[in-house]
Amino acid sequence: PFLENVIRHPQFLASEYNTTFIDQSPELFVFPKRKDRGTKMLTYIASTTINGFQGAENKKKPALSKPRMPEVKSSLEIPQGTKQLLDEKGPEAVAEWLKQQNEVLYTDTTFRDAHQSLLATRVRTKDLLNIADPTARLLPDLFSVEMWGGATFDVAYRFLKEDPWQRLLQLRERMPNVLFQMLLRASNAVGYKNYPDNLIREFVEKSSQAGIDVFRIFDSLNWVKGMTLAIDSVRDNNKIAEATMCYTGDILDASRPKYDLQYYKNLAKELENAGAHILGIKDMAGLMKPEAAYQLISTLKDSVDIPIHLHTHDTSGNGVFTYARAIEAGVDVVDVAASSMAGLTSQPSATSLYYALEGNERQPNLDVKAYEQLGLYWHDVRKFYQDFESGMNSPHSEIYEHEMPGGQYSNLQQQAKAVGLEDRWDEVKKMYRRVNDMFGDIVKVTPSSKVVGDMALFMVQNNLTEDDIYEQGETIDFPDSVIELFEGYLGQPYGGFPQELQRIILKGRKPITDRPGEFLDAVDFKDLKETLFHKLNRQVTSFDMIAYALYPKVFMDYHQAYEQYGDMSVLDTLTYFYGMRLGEEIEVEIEQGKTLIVKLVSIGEPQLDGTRVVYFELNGQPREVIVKDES
Ligand code: 3PY
Ligand code: ZN
Repeated sequence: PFLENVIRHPQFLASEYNTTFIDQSPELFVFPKRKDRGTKMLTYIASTTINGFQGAENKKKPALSKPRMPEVKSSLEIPQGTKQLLDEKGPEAVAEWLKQQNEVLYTDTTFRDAHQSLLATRVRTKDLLNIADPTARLLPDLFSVEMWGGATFDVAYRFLKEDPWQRLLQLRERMPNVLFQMLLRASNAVGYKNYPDNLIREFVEKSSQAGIDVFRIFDSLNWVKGMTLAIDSVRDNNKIAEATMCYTGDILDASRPKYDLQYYKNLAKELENAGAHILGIKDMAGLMKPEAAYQLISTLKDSVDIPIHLHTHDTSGNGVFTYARAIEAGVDVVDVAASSMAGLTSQPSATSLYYALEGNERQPNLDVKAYEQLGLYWHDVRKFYQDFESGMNSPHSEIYEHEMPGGQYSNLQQQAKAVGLEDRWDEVKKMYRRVNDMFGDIVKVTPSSKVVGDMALFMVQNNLTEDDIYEQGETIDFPDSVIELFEGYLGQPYGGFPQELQRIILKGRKPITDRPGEFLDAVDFKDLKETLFHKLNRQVTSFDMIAYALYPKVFMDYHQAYEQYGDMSVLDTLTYFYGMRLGEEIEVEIEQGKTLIVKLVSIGEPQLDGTRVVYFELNGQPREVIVKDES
């Protein structure tokens, strides 16, 4: 095959070759692989049927019907929206346009934060793609759709064995009219640590090209110095920089003056000066009380000249009230979700807020009935993911006490369970707040929230009190993430680190006070491409390189699963999580116009080597695969 590759190469055919062209043409070494998509897919189904899927083990495949779809006229053109405004007039024009709107605008988070917060980020591309075109047609008046960033990138590769870039590209194709928004953890990109500057720039450039228009950039300690590189990169790509401050504490609580109105006013001004097109306010835990929203937004409206975009979580049940007061104070955009994916740790419901604003001159301009129709689809799809629900089923006003972000609650609960602390969950939550206070009352959002969570778990697990930390700290091995935070590798907290605790944790190491990016070696993309080419044994895309640079192990595990099972994103969600029932028949469209019919006939008894033979029919023909029984 190598020689065949050579003699077909355009440079060879054009006689433009010398001895270096072989070295410079890695594609020559890509040999056609035996394509047996059928067997690979059957192996995945068989293995999942027998062994289950992580997080849904030992569960029976639920019998659910196809989700209800809203009616749309596909023959009509998709109405134009904010995306066209950005493409034609640029980011400043979008900001100016926003300020001129009297009605409040919506960002729909159903495709990202809503399922990150309710369903552990598990919603698969297939279920997003199915509703993408109807959403574009029925909600062309949205400001934006948030559909990437935060944990989606990691979870897509790690658990769903999907390529998040492909998700983005495919959604973009189906939704050409509204702005696509992502959450970017500034120098932590979509990960949990600081990355080299050139990787951040490359990430922003490639995600812009793949379809992101609005970048909500935040730093997990509200450290503006950690955000400027990301803001500049977004501006360089002519996209919208929504520089964001995370809301923590309570401006109404005079006994806790660290994060008062003046703090946010100064921060907002700094972000505006740093080049923000839009000011984002990220209330990641849902701590902003209605009156606080009114005071904060009124003050900021007077002090900055850019539009303001507010994000909250409805954990306390007060979300709609908070938004209503923010809207009264003049907020320009708010984040909401389709009603069946709203509430609790997710965003407030788009349609509930719409009705709450009945008679108000700022009621959004959109088709509320259509929004409800989309909600029916999500109501049905959500059932596919029932095993990933957090179990929270009523408002939690205790959020004002522990201050845990919406996306972290169920995650930390799982972590606690994994280390045998399921029964001590209440203690963990109390400790989370204690640790926050010990750390000097810091902003808690990914990744700083993870550090607080790690420390809280560590202390409960080892029965350590705050006093123990100060008295025996010299002999305690603290979690790595805690050491990194106190070394300054997540940036600098407002007011600095508590020095006594920093000394105890660092045990003589010297902390940094500059931007971590200044100490990190740039990624050598040329070298990386070569390394990856050999690892993957195929052409390497920029998307692969970025993913590998961010998460080497997660990306390689994804690649290995892809090699073993093929493209699993083509399976329907229930089959992906639960495999098949005996006698069940499913259809799988493996590419447009090519459908396989799969029937599970029987499962053999375990053999001496721990494997089982699983018998299928594939398009009516008998097929057998052998898989290991790990159950
Ligand atoms: C994330 O960074 O994933 C968040 O949603 C933080 O709130
Ligand atoms: Zn959020």
